[in-house]
Amino acid sequence: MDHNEVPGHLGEDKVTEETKKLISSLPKDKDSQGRRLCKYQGSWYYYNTLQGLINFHNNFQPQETDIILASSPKSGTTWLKALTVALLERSKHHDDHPLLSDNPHAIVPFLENNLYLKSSTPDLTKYSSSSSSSPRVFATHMPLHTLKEGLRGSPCKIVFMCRNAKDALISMWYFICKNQRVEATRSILESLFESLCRGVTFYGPFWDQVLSYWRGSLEDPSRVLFMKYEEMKEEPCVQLKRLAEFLGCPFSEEEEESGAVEKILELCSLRSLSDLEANKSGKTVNGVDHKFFFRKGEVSDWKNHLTPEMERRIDMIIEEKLRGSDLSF
Ligand code: PAP
Repeated sequence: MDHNEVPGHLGEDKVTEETKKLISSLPKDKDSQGRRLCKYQGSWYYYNTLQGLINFHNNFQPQETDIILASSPKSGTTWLKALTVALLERSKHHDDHPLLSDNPHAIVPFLENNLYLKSSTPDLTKYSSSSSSSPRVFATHMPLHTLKEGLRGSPCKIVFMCRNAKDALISMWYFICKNQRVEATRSILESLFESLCRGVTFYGPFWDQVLSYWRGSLEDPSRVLFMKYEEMKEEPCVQLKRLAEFLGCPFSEEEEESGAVEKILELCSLRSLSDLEANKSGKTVNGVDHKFFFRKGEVSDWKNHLTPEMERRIDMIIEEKLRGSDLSF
């Protein structure tokens, strides 16, 4: 990707005539940088991503054992992908471990932003591990109701990771600026903040996306696991064991005694992952440098960047939107 090119999923060049017709009937708006978004099933999408989503809806053939990793953007997607791969592949020898040779986004591809963006009928065979006991793992940022439409009633397990909106905002600000090779200025942050408050962000409104998974996890906890980045940071062992149990691959007593939980956490730590050659170099299929997915990985970095007024405003909006749900950040 040269500096002026946009990542593939943000473009408009993949849209079919039929989708163009659909888009013409949808609500439209612009993101903080003036790029076009349209609202489909309650969420905002760039046009190419909407095409990927429609391809997914039309053509995905779920398997009962599939695992879907869902997340809000910049909420720990890369981490969740790495942890899940490490859990499922934990019997593998260190030297041929997939995480050592590939970026987590290459191992666990996004459905709408990667597989179904490149093709309306992608070949998914390579995502079925050679040992038939390993399930396929895919990722998405779609809200739950939109994801479920493509799963056609299949009982796949869905893990959702979210994060405090203010930290995800700061993470997005740095990510966008690195990607565009521009300085991270206050004015870019302020435009992103306005879009967040208006609910007009890619996959947003933030609160609707999060609430879709929150409610789904309450309705069917055996199918939808709701995780928070902050809890993962606070009590990583407890949360990793929770994830393993949910996925049906709990740690045995012997594994726990031999330090298997800590080993996975170490392998998937921001420091170890970002030190690997596979993550220091190379790009995703959409042309994003792997290294841009790793930054500070801290809770409350927003305190270094948002004014008290910004903090009050976004907190009030989110509190109001989540009222009555029993969910808080
Ligand atoms: P995506 O939604 O575009 O896939 P995602 O991985 O969710 O991105 O977000 C990147 C954030 O996760 C970065 O946060 P920061 O900007 O606040 O630092 C990144 O540092 C953090 N991150 C990536 N890998 C890890 C990890 N292994 N452990 C903890 N945090 C991580």
